[in-house]
Amino acid sequence: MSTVAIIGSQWGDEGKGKVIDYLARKADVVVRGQGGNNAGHTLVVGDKKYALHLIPSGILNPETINIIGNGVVFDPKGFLDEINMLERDNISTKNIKISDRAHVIFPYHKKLDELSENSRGENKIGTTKKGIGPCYMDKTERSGIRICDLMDEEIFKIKLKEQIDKKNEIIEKIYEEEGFDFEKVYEEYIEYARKIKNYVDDTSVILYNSIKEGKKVLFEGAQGTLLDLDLGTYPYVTSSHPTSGGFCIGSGIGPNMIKDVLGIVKAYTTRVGKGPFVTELFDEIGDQIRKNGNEFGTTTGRPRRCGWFDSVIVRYAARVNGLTSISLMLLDVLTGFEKVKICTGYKLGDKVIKEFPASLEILEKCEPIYEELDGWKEDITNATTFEDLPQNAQNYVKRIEELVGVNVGIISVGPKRTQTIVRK
Ligand code: 2SA
Ligand code: MG
Repeated sequence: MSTVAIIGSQWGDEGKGKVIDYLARKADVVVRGQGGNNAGHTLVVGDKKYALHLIPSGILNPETINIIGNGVVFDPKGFLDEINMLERDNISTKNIKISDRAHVIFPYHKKLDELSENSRGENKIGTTKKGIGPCYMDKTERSGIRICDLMDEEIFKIKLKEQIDKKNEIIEKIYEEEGFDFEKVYEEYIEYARKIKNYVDDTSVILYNSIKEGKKVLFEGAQGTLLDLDLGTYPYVTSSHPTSGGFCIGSGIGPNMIKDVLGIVKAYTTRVGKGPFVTELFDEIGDQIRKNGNEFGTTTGRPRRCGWFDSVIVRYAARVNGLTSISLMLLDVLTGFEKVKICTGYKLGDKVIKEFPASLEILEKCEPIYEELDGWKEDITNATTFEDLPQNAQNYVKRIEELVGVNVGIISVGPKRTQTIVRK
């Protein structure tokens, strides 16, 4: 590893955490470049677990610099809760750096996220209600408040007042709900500003110098390619760019500074929230995958939608991210099926579609074209080499490589770190 980006290559929840955790321990710098505390990863040390949403995964290594880049939307309250949790266990937080260009999430963003979702009725996006979308809306509308503004009491006062007035107008007049009290929010955030001050820096400079010095840098992706604002299943997407290109803008570096792009891919497909999903299974096979893979949301516990592997979307992810290698996760979940299916293309009327379409109306009408492979019954959770896998499991992996056009370098056969096959 010199510089590597970890990219979710389906709809998130591909098992990025396992690969990130492994690489983060060896990294000199770990960077988040998009999203906010709508992400979630659990770090395990001995029998202790730390659920993090905003702080990068290199935090357990005291030498690692953990950067929250300019493309992140920053919730100070969520951040300080995580800091307190870590400091309670004497985990050093001194190497965290927050970009002075990152945008700040305010209580009105969360409120607007909720109100806007509720007003959509049947067409809810299924957001995490963390205020992510409304904060990015302010950013693109060019009225957002950034960390550098928060660091200057006078400037912050003026900008916040303007924003609270504007947002209260929407909340009170359109939604007929109670607005926010300027003084209260101001006092709360000035206190946060005081607490985060020492973490704030020009993170692009730190990152650039680290890469120039040959340091090992891990770009920690959150969510997944199909949740990308531009490239995902719009509008059922998040409001940032969880694709490799998102890291250039979101951390302030050039594209030639990311050497490897590692796509994290589940051996089947899942998604939470709404939106079309061509290979979704509504039968007992789908239930079985959900049960075997424990496919229930980590925060809400809601069942994830499950389906067969869709090579159309992973080939799409390979193209738009420039994947240089794939980690195939949760292969053990498919053990026990008589037959396993891979979707090789979509059927739309009498046409065959090989490239992932933009229009959700078209996607809704697509039928999966399946190729059926023989399954495997042998327990694969102790396999340590590719050759340890039963022939049919090997065939499944090789077929995925052929269809996607990218090598599978890592195969995960269980949650433990030892349950990982690294191919030569
Ligand atoms: P939002 O709140 O505006 O970003 O929601 C918009 C859509 O994006 C989906 N979304 C996610 N889907 C899967 N995983 C997510 N994050 C964590 C992760 C989840 C976790 O990275 O693994 O804690 O395990 C995530 N974040 C947003 C959301 O469901 C909406 O469809
Ligand atoms: Mg997750």
